[in-house]
Amino acid sequence: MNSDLTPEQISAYQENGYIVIENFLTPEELDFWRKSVDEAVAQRADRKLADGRMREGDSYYDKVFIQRINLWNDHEGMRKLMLDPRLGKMATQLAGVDGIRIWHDQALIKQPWGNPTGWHLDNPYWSFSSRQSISIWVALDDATLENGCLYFIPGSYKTATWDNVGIGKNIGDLFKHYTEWGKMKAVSAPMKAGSCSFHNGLTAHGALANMTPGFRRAMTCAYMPDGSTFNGQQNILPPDEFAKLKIGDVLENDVLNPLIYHVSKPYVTAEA
Ligand SMILES: O=C(O)CCC(=O)C(=O)O
Ligand SMILES: [Fe+2]
Repeated sequence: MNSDLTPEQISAYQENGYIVIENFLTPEELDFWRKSVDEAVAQRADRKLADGRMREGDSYYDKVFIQRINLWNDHEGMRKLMLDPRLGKMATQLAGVDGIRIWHDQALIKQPWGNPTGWHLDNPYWSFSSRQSISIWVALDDATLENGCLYFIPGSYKTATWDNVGIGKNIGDLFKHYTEWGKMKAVSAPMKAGSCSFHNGLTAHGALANMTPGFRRAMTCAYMPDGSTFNGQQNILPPDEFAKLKIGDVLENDVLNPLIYHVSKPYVTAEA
């Protein structure tokens, strides 16, 4: 795993709000990621979350991608991959924070002829609001201009707010709200299988339709800076945890949101 970041990569991330890292996984690692994701997704059947709170149907959004959340909760291989402190260290360094917890992982598999991913921001969906939130997106297949690679609006995170515009059928609805971004050029991020990108939770991003008969598999994980506080939204929090939280409480449940890296405790991995 190519997990060493240069100062230039960190400053490019901080300037643009995203970065692509080529050849992130070795071919052997890529095999293990693919096998684990395929197995974990198959074992979920139509359940998006392990507890069955969200199920896949046949809606427009269900055809944007096969979305399976928190595979680290119920698959041993995924647990090993997602709790890897090397990923946590990269996210911590890029975000410029002291430590990182897992918010949630997600397999995002654009099926053959899958719908586009409308332009959106991630952090407005989550139960904490942070200018330093960050996600990794690992390409498990070559992500191309034809099958739905990501696109980003560089620097957009600097002027983003937490208004949630949502992801609807109109790919460009976000730009009705952020009219200045609508005049900017989006940058595509095609990636070879085994490469990855990181993006800030407030960076505008989207993807085109999959215009091929093959799958565009990606494995992603969203990270929450350690010390982030509850903003009142449930998102993926289980109902019992949601009921206990008050706005402003620090989100530090090590079972739900393990700390995978902290500068003062390098390589401490929380075991649930
Ligand atoms: O894979 C996609 O099409 C979208 C990915 C995305 O929105 C994310 O990783 O936050
Ligand atoms: Fe996203």
